[in-house]
Amino acid sequence: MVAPPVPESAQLPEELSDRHPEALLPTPTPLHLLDANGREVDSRLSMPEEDVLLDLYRRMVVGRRFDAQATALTKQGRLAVYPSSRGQEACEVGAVVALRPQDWLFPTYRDSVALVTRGVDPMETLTLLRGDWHLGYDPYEYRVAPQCTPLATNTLHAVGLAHAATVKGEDTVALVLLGDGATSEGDTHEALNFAAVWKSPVVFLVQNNGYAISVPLAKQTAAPSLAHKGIGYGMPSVLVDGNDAAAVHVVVREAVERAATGHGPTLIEALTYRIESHTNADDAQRYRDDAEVAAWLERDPIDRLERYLTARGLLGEDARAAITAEAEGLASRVRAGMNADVEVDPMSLFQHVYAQPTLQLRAQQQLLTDELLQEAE
Ligand SMILES: Cc1ncc(C[n+]2csc(CCOP(=O)(O)OP(=O)(O)O)c2C)c(N)n1
Ligand SMILES: [Mg+2]
Repeated sequence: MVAPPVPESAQLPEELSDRHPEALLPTPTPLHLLDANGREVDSRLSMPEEDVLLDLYRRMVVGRRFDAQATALTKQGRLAVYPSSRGQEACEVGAVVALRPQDWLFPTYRDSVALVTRGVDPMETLTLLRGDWHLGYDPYEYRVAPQCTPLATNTLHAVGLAHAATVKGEDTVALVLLGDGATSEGDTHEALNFAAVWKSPVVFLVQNNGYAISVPLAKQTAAPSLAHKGIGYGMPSVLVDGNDAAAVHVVVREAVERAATGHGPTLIEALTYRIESHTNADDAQRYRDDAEVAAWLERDPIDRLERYLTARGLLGEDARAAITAEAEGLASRVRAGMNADVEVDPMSLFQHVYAQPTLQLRAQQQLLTDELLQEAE
């Protein structure tokens, strides 16, 4: 029997026929460079240069101190809310250090340490979470988009910016940070799909910290791993140990290079853990065991790199003391800044919302003006 001809619509176009599914799949186990004790392991990744490793370590220590200070400020009523990234420093720092000055970062509410690593002023970083102002920094100055609270919306923003850069002929890569829970959003699906179709210069970094508030990963997805989702979009994927700053840094650096050289997006899943509760408004003890947290504390990203650097003789007492002093200096500047009362102009509510304010907004603005005048009389 002669096989019926394959309908033309079912034939793979020429440019798709060289896509090898195996090349798109992540490794079965996470890529890493250091084990939990800070010992170098065999890896297909190359160890970053000494100065890069020291920079990663310093920024993680400073970032953790910033994070602890912000958490303390919520307890003192100086900060409305703070989602801690304690335990996730290897992702926050490793990824951002891989960006070039012209690249853009699209962070979430969890990624304040990524902002500080990118150079955003720590006080400006906390303005939003203090509840004073929609955004405390100029996104164009730092090339950092506003921290997004609606899950996964930043994935679309990143693809939009990256695609626009390609159209304009600009050499710009967009790095978007998202959580395990955000991968279930429709926006993520659309962003991954069009990033791959358009070969947009985007790096998707999923920080899989085990939970979406109280929902564990097993209730979030039936996929073998979140990185496996990439193949469905025709996008190469990487699974990496998210508590190994050196490994995260190298895989993001490779993905940035791929994107910048016209090879399109990469999906990276970094396996990590959120040590603190979801935010100061959450009590994680209601849905997870202390033993689980203790097991992840054993895999601490800062301890791991510190042990490696110390064993190689790259980190002595003096260097450690200097880094601690830098971190304490930053914490005390943040304390002083946040403990100062700010006068917020109520009318500022209406600024920067619409280029052309709506009729309703104008009416509300007038109402507030009248009320404030009456109060002043
Ligand atoms: C579109 C949308 N739906 C629901 C929420 C409420 N919400 C806030 S954080 C969160 C969990 C997100 O988990 P994950 O993506 O894993 O990020 P993580 O908080 O662990 O960093 C949810 C459901 C939201 N902010 N936006
Ligand atoms: Mg999560």
